[in-house]
Amino acid sequence: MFLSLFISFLQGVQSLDNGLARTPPMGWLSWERFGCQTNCERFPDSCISESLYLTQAELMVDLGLREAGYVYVNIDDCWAEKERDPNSGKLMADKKRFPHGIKHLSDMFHSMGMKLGLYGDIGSATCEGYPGFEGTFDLDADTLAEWEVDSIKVDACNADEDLFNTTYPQFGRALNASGRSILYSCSWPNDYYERRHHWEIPDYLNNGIKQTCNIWRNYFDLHDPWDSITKTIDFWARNSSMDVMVRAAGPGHFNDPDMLVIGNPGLSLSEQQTQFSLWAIFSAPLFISADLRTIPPESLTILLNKEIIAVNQDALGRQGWCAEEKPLWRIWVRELTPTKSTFSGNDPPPPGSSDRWAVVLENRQSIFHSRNITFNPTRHLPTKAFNWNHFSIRNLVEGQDLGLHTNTFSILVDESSSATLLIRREDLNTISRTRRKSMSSIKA
Ligand SMILES: *[C@@H]1O[C@H](CO)[C@@H](O)[C@H](O)[C@H]1NC(C)=O
Ligand SMILES: *[C@@H]1O[C@H](CO)[C@@H](O)[C@H](O)[C@H]1NC(C)=O
Ligand SMILES: *[C@@H]1O[C@H](CO)[C@@H](O)[C@H](O)[C@H]1NC(C)=O
Ligand SMILES: CC(=O)N[C@H]1CO[C@H](CO)[C@@H](O)[C@@H]1O
Repeated sequence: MFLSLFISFLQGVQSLDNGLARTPPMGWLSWERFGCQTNCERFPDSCISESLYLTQAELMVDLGLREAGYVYVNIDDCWAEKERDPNSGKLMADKKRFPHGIKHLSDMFHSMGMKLGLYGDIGSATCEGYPGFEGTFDLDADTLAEWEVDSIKVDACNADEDLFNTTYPQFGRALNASGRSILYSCSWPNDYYERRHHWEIPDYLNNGIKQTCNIWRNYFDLHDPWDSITKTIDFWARNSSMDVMVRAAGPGHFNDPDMLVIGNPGLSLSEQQTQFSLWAIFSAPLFISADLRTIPPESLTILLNKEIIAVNQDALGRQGWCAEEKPLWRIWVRELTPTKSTFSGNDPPPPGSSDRWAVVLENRQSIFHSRNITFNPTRHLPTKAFNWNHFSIRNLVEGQDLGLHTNTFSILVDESSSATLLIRREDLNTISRTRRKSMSSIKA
């Protein structure tokens, strides 16, 4: 018996095995746009209510977002009654705003081919003062399973940060014991970093967090202004270069830089594009937080870009990093599944060996027009074992092949903007004549 306990402990330490988030989850989340508006008399169209989530879910289908992979509809704080059920002790949805309860909503979403995400807190109360999970982990996990919830965001307000390394794994075990696979989104590192670690990344991302959570928030909430986004991007640039954060990410477990604010007032289109392209490099969850009733078509086009979604969803699940940082620009790279001809076998290819990479060239200046940025695979990619003298390039925003290149590639990038490229190593000896011909004609 001791032996089996010991073995299950070891397995628990090795990895979270709920089968979910093999690629970063995609969906919609109410928080940035709708917050904690509970006054449905004054704000019938934007209060946190059953009809808000149903309306947005239907639009996700109509606008093609579900087809593109955005399947989670995530309810955030303020959905619950302030008190638990006095008899059973269970959480209850607000009776006025969710008249049919959460199970009804999850049934509706499931029948639409979508999934329901809910929100809770590891402490005694949520950030907005609704009941937390503290002291009732097993009951609450079972309630989520009973309601057929697919994902749970567990916030970290009103809780003891020193106990996160105990409480978050405990709630994870309660989820597992519920028998339902529920995607586990944690705020464990987030508050730790802020209050305890002065922004230093401790290695418990790799020794505790990735074994416990499917996704975890590392940094502040994102807001509409570009300034809020650049702070998060700066954090990823400085903390992710081939180190702790990159190693922590992989199929089943991903760093979470927070929502996509694309489609809200306050960002230019190129800023929206840059957020989307970098979230693909970051292998980040893609949760849209905008009102789909009024989202501009140009923003929708960004969110529906299949080739950039494919970068985000690449099956290897390897997070990218900043390969070169200068005050005025940055170069980001992410390794992608190699082409079949260069790779065979079931094991993932060794890190750095792929012939396909996503590259984002980011102009950090917000003034002075465009900047000429030069990508050099021999310098910016990690392994020197491959000959990167020749490579082909595709512009993923324009959906356009940019031909075959030798040694380096330069492109003009507008202020506060970025270029999003797919590059592929080419071997001139094996490249077919026809292909070479068509490439040079594109280049010319
Ligand atoms: C619970 O954990 C075990 C061991 O990791 C795993 O095999 C099982 O699929 C998990 N069940 C759920 C419902 O997540
Ligand atoms: C949990 O974190 C606290 C505070 O940082 C630390 O004192 C304690 O040793 C940790 N416990 C485990 C099991 O890692
Ligand atoms: C960009 O820089 C490269 C390398 O210095 C140079 O070859 C190229 O002509 C420049 N392009 C433009 C449009 O300035
Ligand atoms: C270890 C490390 O590089 N930490 C950095 C993470 O990012 C923050 C915010 O940009 C920096 O202040 C830290 O130095």
